[in-house]
Amino acid sequence: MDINWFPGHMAKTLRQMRDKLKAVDMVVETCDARIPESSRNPELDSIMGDKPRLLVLSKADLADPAATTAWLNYYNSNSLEAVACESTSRRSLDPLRRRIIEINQHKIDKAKEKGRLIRPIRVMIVGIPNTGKSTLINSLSGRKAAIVGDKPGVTRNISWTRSGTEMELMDTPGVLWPRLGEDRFKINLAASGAIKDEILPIEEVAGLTFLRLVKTYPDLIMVRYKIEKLHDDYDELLPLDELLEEAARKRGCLLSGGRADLNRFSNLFLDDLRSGRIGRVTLELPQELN
Ligand SMILES: Nc1nc2c(ncn2[C@@H]2O[C@H](COP(=O)(O)OP(=O)(O)OP(=O)(O)O)[C@@H](O)[C@H]2O)c(=O)[nH]1
Ligand SMILES: [Mg+2]
Repeated sequence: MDINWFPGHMAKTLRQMRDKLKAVDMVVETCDARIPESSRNPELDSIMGDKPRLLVLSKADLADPAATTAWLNYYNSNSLEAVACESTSRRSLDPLRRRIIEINQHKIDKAKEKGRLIRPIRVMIVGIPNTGKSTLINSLSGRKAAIVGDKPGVTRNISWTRSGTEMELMDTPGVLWPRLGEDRFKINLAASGAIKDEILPIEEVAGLTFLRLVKTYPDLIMVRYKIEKLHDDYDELLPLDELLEEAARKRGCLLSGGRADLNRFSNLFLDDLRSGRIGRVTLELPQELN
């Protein structure tokens, strides 16, 4: 699965971020709470240097709450402050807003002490595509300032949005890195919608993700796809295809002659997953990192 997904505009964005870093007080990085580690760009570490930083696990409303707690504990105990939120909900962002202010309070106090004008805190929002950067900015500012969309690569240029008198938020285009790491990370990125569906074979992405859910959330899969019995050993002793075919047939994905349409089912399943119709699921856990 050797893919090289690094379009020119992403390299340009990384250069621009590097240039603009001097002008900001802190960096907020967004990742997807359902695949926190797969959705973190390792290139950002070297760019951000020692700027104060917060990690936002967005789409927490779609993730398994117990897994989100485990991820927050993992990051917070590894010296990376992390918060989880539902970026579409303004109220859910209150803890994040408070932390941004607390982290920069010393600068505000210093300006007050010297009788200087208190300027808004400048925050650069970074992260891979489709992790809710623009949504976060809209909710924090209470305006539909940034265009959002349920596909990767929506934001194309850097822009600033004011959030009250307290903050200025820099939206940035989502950036990936040249080689996207291990295959399981690539599958997670494709399953969550962070990379375009055309990049990887959709049936492989759907099949492996379906298998993961069968193993980790069997009840949710049984209910959603009306499967009466699941076994423990798909793809070890039992072929996964038979299960996928059963699920496809139950969802009416049929070809002429009554054969299951696995391509159509793959699209339907990934759509279900991304929109939360299967239930709240997380596709990787901190204890699986090596
Ligand atoms: N359920 C849920 N959906 C979210 C959340 N945050 C973002 N979304 C949805 O995720 C999709 C992507 O959001 P964007 O804000 O456009 O993501 P982005 O990171 O700006 O993406 P790029 O501009 O492509 O880099 C949109 O359909 C949003 O409505 C969240 O916390 N919960
Ligand atoms: Mg955006």
